[in-house]
Amino acid sequence: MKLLITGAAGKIGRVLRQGLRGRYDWLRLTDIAPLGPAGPGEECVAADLGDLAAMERLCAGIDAVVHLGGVSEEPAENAWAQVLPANIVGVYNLFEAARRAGVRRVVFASSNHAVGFYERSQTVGVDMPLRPDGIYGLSKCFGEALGRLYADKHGMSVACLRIGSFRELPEDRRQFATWISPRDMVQLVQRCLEAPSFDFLVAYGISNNPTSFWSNDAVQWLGYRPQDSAEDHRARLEPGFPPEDPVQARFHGGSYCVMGLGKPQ
Ligand code: 15L
Repeated sequence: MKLLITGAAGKIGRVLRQGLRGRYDWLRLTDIAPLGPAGPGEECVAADLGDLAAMERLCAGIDAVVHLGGVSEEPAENAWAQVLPANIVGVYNLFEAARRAGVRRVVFASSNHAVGFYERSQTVGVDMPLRPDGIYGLSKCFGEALGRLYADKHGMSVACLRIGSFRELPEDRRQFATWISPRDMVQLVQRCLEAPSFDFLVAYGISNNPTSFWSNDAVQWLGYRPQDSAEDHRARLEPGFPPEDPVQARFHGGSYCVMGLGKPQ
């Protein structure tokens, strides 16, 4: 398998680059940020998601894409202006370039913020209506719908991963529910790349956290079996974390749900 990873210089990209090294025939890595020198079996190409022709060149000869590129959090200012080129135009360019190049499978880094406005009293599965908690979450809803279109219309296998909090370790109280460890992230992407042919799936990118507010029950067939649990770190870490703001603690998306309130965008 020849694999393209966009956003490969980012936090998740760097971990996948290392975790998938040697597993597939070829890794083509792309980002606008520096990627360092290519290792054996790797190729590093600087490219902008806004450039469809460049995306098409990147997708040439590729079997599967892991699309991590774009804005990866809710921008504090001018959210729409930042998100539009990277996460709306950029994700379109990626899928369209992949289609033109005959890529069979795309794994799209969506986000839990596509469903961030659910209340934490509710467990949300992979097939419940979207409830974005900001402009960034909205762009992930667009990416998921775009993936569905390319699966239905063009026969691509598309996996959308609603990634929780990708960190070495949980960094606040909310993350005891939302955390995904680096090794679980690698396993999840691997399962999506190696699963027998499927049309479209949504899965939550979370470790085996007992207090999670998301459920992957409907995608057990994927074979993702997280090895880590935020709970194993609670006793040591929780006493050092400040209590959550009660409004933020009501919703899945936490602080994202209150960002941009009262401020014209
Ligand atoms: C995300 O989508 C962001 O990429 C990440 O930085 C975290 O903020 C995460 O969500 C989260 O919800 O903790």
